Formats: sequence, structure tokens, C-alpha cells
Amino acid sequence: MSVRLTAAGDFGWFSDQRGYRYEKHHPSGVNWPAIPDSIMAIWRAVAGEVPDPECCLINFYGEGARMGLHQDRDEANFDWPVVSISLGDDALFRVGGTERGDKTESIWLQSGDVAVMGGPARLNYHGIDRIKFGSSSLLKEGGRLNITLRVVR
Ligand code: MD6
Ligand code: FE
Repeated sequence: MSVRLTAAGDFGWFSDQRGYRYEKHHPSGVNWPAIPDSIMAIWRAVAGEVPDPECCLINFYGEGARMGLHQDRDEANFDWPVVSISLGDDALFRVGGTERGDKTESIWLQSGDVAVMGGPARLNYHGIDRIKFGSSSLLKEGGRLNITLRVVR
């Protein structure tokens, strides 16, 4: 993983020498800010009849950043979907099945695209192979923001 990240909501995603985990506070000790209403509205429009998200993870991909194939499985209940919002530069998203060796497909995610991984696809492997740096004018200095929403507990 080569992205930079921050978070909003009741939990942020954090990594240090002890590994990756959900944390109630920013490393500085303050609470994460509330998830903005405009982002909550997207969750309510696409996630279905499900609890509100508890984590809004904000990843920034600069030139050359990528994210290796992974499953999102650090949450307590896989009945709830993960919703992902893409902003800025185009990104090549690869998605496979629930086993690491399964066949994969790739699609370009563009600014404004919203992806939902839920139901039988909730635990599918996925990642970002590359971004097309400078393909969008949304962010003045280029790059891509990906916002993911999750129910954690
Ligand atoms: C990204 N997305 O688009 C990485 N996870 O930058 C994810 O890792 C992801 O798009 C769970 C559900 C949807 C996703
Ligand atoms: Fe993911």
C-alpha cells in the first residue's frame, strides 16, 4: 500500500508497528471528525436498509500510488456493505472472487463513481493497480481521493 490516509466517524483506520486496526481517536488524541452529511447521503442512497457507517476512510493516491489485492475483513459483520466513492484521477480497479487465486476483472473508476461491495461480493479480493495521474482536473495538484464507508462493530 502506498496511499496516504485519514478518517472521519466513530472509528479511523490506523497502522503502526503493532499493525493495522480501527481506532476511536486520531493519533494526536482527538476524536475523528463527524462524517459529512453529503457523504452520509450517498450511503443512504446506495447501501440499502442497513445501519449507519461508523468509519469513513479517506485515502489519497499520488502519482505512482497503488493498493495491493486485499479483502476488507476487519469489520465484525459482513452482512453490511462497503461503499466506495472515487474522486479525482481515474483508477484501475481490479476485483476477483473470495479466494486469492480467483480470476480477476479490471475496470477504470472515474471521478464521481460509487462502488458498493456487498452481499456475496462483500469479501471479494480487490485492489488498485494504478492511477492515471493528471487525468482529472478535480484536484489542483492531481491525484485521487477514495472515500470508503463501513459499519465496523
Ligand atoms: C480504492 N478501494 O478504490 C480502494 N474496499 O482506492 C477499496 O479498497 C475498496 O473500493 C472495499 C469496497 C470498495 C472498495
Ligand atoms: Fe478495500
